[in-house]
Amino acid sequence: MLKQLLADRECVPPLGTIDQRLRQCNISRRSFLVFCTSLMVAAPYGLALTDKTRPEDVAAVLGKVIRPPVIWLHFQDCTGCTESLLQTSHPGFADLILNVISLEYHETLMAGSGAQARQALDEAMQRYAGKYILVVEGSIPMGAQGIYMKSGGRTAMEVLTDVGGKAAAIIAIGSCASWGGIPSADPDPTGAVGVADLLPDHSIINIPGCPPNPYTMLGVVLQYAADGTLPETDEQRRPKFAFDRDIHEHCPRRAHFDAGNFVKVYGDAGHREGWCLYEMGCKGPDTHAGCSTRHFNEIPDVWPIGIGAPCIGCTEKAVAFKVPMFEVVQLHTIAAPPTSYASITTTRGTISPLATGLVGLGVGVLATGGYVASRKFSRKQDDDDAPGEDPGSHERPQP
Ligand code: FSX
Ligand code: SF4
Ligand code: F3S
Repeated sequence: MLKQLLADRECVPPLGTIDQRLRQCNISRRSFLVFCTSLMVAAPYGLALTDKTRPEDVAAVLGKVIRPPVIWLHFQDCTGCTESLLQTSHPGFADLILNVISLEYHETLMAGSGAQARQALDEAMQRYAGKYILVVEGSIPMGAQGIYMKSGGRTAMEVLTDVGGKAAAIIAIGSCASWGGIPSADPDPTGAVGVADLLPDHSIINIPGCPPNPYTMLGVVLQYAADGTLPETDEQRRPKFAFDRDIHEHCPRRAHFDAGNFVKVYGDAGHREGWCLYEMGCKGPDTHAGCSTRHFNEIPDVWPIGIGAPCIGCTEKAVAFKVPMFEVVQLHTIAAPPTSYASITTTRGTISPLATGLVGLGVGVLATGGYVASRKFSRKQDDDDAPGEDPGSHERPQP
């Protein structure tokens, strides 16, 4: 199929392999290796990686892949998913991403509009019929026969049915395209739904998130381009490699949850210390996503909880934009932390003055002997000793 893709391409330059394209565009090997490293962190199973796989191994496999043709449609969205893909932290990374895939049509990025844009879409669909990957961003308004959104005289439903019908596979990127997202929040005036609600029988991968981690999408596209397969999904069509765990499971603040250390007010001492955000309405225990282990924009700690904000459950249809921000989620699979803890300092009882005197005498004799012996052993040792900490001073700071 991939050879056929190459043969079918009439315009110059042809799709070619990713390696060829990167050489042609003078993109450094180093940038490609950094990209492969980010991909490995985001999509460890999607590319069948093991603990021993190196970025060089991924680059060797991907370099031979024919650049996958991608058509990207926008419906009811904020374009945050596109921003998340292209606002990377490395200069030139967006350029690299656009060379790794062959983005044939993207309404936000293309210069043309109107009839020109429509022509570009028709040409891309014709050239790669049955072979392109369709990425959909935004929800589809189904209410009132779809009058809430039209493009080129066609409703969003008509456009999606047409373009989706000729795609090899569809990726619904973001919560809007996956299940309706923000536009579907109460009172949902447009009757917003996800792609699978309109095309239930198509091969669809949902990558919810508002926005989602773009490397999850790239991992799916490149896996498909490399061997023609799509990743294993859960019952909501989400790729398991990215959604098989809940945020709470690997949250760096989890130890504070277990210890009962909760932020009570934004900016309090606990918040500054990085305590758990559960009582601030964090939906992490109810939310499946990989954010706690795969951060955004290639920068460590760039994700909601990493910067001190609670998870709003943006990947979960039943949570995001439905459960109020400050409402505390019910704990289904984990035990609630105890509300009170045993003190780590104990109250001492009293003992008689006679017993104290006898013990003190014995200790005094031993201590004096030990002191004399130690002074004889080494005077220098005393000078080198750092002042000791009081081992009993491990009180928990109060927020
Ligand atoms: Fe939706 Fe994409 Fe939220 Fe926005 O456009 S998933 S509103 S972040 O970005 O569709
Ligand atoms: Fe992290 Fe939220 Fe769980 Fe606290 S409740 S440990 S902040 S995911
Ligand atoms: Fe969304 Fe929660 Fe991750 S809000 S981005 S699923 S931490």
